[in-house]
Amino acid sequence: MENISIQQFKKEYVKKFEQLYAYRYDEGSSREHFVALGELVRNYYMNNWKSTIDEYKEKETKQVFYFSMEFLPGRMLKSNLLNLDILPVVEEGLRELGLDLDEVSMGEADPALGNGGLGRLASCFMDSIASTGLAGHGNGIRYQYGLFKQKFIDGYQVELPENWLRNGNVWEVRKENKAVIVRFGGQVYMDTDEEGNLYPRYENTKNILAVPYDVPQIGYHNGIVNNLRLWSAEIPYGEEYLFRTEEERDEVKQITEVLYPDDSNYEGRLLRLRQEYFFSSAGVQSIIRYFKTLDEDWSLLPDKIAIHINDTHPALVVPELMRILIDEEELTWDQAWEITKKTISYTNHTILQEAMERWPIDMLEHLLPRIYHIIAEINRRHIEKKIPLYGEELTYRTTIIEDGQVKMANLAIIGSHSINGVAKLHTNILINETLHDFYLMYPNKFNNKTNGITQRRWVQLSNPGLTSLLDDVIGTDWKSNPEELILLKAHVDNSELLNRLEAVKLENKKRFAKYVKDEMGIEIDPNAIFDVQIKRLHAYKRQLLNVLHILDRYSQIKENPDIDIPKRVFIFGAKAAPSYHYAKQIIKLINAVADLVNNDTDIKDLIKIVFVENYGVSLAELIIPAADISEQISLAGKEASGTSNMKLMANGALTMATMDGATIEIYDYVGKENIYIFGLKNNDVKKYHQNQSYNSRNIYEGNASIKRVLNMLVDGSIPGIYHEGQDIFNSLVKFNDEYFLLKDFDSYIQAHKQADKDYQDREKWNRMALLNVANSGPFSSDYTILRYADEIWKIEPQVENLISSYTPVK
Ligand code: GPV
Repeated sequence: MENISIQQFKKEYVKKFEQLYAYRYDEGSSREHFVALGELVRNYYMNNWKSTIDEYKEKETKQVFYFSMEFLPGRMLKSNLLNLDILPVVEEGLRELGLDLDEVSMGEADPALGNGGLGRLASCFMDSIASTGLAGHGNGIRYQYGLFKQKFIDGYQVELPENWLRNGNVWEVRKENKAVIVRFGGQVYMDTDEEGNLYPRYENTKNILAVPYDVPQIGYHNGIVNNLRLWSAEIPYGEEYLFRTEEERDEVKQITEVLYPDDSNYEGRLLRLRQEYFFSSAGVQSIIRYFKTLDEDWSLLPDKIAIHINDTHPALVVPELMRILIDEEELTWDQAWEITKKTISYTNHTILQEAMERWPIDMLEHLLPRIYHIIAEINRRHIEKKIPLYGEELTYRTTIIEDGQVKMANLAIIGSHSINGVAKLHTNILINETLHDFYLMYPNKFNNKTNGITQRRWVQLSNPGLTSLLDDVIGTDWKSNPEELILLKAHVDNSELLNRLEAVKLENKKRFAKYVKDEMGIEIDPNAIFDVQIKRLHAYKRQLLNVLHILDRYSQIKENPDIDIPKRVFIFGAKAAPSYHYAKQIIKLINAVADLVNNDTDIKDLIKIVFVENYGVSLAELIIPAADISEQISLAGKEASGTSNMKLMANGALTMATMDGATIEIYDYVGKENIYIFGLKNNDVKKYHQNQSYNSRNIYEGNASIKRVLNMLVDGSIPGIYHEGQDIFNSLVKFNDEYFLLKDFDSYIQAHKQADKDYQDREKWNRMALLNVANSGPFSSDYTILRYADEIWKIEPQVENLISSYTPVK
């Protein structure tokens, strides 16, 4: 947009506010100010939004559509201002009007339309696609209710509805004229028309209207505004009479009512399947409608469109695209199949078996009879074609339909031209183990795309102190080319700079400490080590190992009150899926240990535990800049990538980690002196599994500190956790400790001892922190997305590329 002066902004702002509310702007609440500012900011990007979309069409630019069940954008106000290059003007203008941008920003709801890493990755990608000048859009669901709001009552997690749309959404545009019909249920018969062609005749289907709400995705200083299209389910106009009962009407509303709160976990519910088909079908239909306006031959579809599916949740795009091409556009099966495979690509985000989607045939056939026919035919042809090449055994291990179930990963792999993992180790495990059979068939489909994060939100916006330090020391080019952060390395011995880095961290810690005091009434010392584990609660992520360390430390202090160790604040943020009993027990345990430790005067504040309620993007923005230690302690081989590891590193936290996910790549960049590595490696874990030689009870019996800590779970040392303590104890001792916590315990404790020691040498610590910031550039999602664009989607930046050069990860 053209430059706007502070004077002009103030005038426009006051006018906008008073037109909206009919009272003086200085009487407004922060929510009202947010709405007024949002309405004004819309004017600043609407032209670019239209011209971006128009230009793609005019030039027939190839565009990618990123299909994701989840998006976690966080509050968009400041991000939009930053990317529009008007953040300073607005900040100053508001200040002169007696308003504070941060307070105004709090008036915006944080749209929790996702669970965790997968949804947040999708939003970093949307920002990076626009910011690197790529033609690409998101496609998802406009959930009426986002991920539940978490409360702790008596230390237990309680879930409350998250009605984020209560006050509307200034960024979205409802586009009724772009609505499409999505068909469910009924029966389908194959008939022949006059020319003798087969066509499907439907009876008794339920037709649902999918209405898109578009949200702008603004590129960083480049004039590009892409689209995030979120679909909402409604009764079609004029068909209200077909939905006569309350129940039938509810069924429609329910489709986009609420996000399933499962992270890396499969829930085989009919409503979830409805959601998946709903947004997959609506998205494909709107893409096809666009493609038809180009008036090109169908064979050119893959030259104009790429469809990417974020895990298997949108895998029904495969049969849906086939259905449209065959049934509606009358292509032959072979033509349609070639086009489908060339258009679609797929990212796998986990090897956990419990997360693999497998829909019962009955359910699919009943809900989507034609789609099921098509899947069955894809499967039949796959078998027919592969048996002569690979033999029966291998081929039958790759079928889509097995044991009365439809395996969505197999459908996604067979129906696409690319499948990628999200970190090197993860991709290697897919290739060599989990998906090895497919790798033998399709070696060229497999590739790695290590995840990334956007420094715009995770450094520039959330850590202004670090940002101005960087600007002063290495200039501002890192903002458009994060690899330039490596220039910081030249200053590693500048002690004045190291002190400044420490001062920035301290300020951020004070900011978080104030939040903790205000919201939780807990006093924490900003000079303590802030030791942070923020991620969904999962057994494999091993928050419990963190707790065992705390209990061990607690016992040591009790035993030796004069112990010379720095103070620690253990910070947790984690939601558990409501039906994940064990994860909820761990939440209760952490809260009980927090009560015990925080109120024990014997330990003289050497330990404090802060378990924040309702962890999400907004809290992450507050916590990450304040972190000294980043806990990345999953059992090796289980965390596909992780992305909080990258955000924390970029903000100067030191990583305490197992060799898992993308943390291995962090280790490769920062070097072993600047990271704390402990525990089993993936190969060690594999050996234990192969030999079935792990015995956790032996460790328990043979290791005095482990025994002491585990006994605390069951001997009443921790008030209020009778059942939880017993169940957790049993999981570790009686049921052989599935995630090898006891095996990794000693090396974890050792690594923490080393961290204590290093922290006391402030210069050393600060140097390590600085080297972490300096090496975080390669983890920019801008680079990740350029690799997707180049190697998978085959699309190119549309504007003079902000990133002059990028080098693939070593
Ligand atoms: I599958 N992930 C997630 O957040 N939700 C899911 O349903 C599935 C995966 C996560 C992985 O667990 C992380 O390791 C990864 O960093 C993230 O997806 C993004 O790839």
